[in-house]
Amino acid sequence: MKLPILIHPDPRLKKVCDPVPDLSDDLRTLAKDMLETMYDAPGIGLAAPQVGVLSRLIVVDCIKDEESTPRPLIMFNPEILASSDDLSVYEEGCLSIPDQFADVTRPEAVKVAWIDENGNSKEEEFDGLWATCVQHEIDHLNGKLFIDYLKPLKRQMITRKMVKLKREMARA
Ligand code: K1U
Ligand code: ZN
Repeated sequence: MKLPILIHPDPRLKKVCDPVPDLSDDLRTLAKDMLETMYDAPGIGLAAPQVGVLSRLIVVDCIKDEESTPRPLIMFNPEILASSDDLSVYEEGCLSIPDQFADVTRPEAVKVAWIDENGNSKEEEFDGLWATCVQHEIDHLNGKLFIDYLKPLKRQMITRKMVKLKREMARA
């Protein structure tokens, strides 16, 4: 089932999300619905608060090439264990901030631990777009958006555009 994605500004996108204490069928269904919503958008990641659920759950799949095999990852309680000193810049977007893009600098590689949909503990080092995306999604779980890395004036400009967009969407 496709889920509606919250648009910034929304107080739920500013909250620190709660750890998931135990997996349940409801949470597994939520993760599958988030993947469906992400692929449909289309996007390469999605965090639970973006669909109004304040739990530490993200989904990612950075395989953009349609000929390659998809690699959907469901991550409960994802945690960054280590970050590289090397940095990389990527022009980020966000499904909660449609049609707005800006350069964000982040560590080029990160080691991440998480619990998968079967309850298994996982650990993997990500680099490139995967590292950027996982960091962007974990930021969502801490109430942080990519525009929080921008200068205040640029952030305000984007926020004003989103307020206007939400007003127009409510009228339509
Ligand atoms: O969290 C989100 O809002 C999803 C976001 C993730 C992301 C994008 C870019 C850098 C870091 C994290 C998106 O997926 S925006 C859409 C997007 O980037 C994309 C869409 C289709 C093909 C390729 C990329
Ligand atoms: Zn986002």
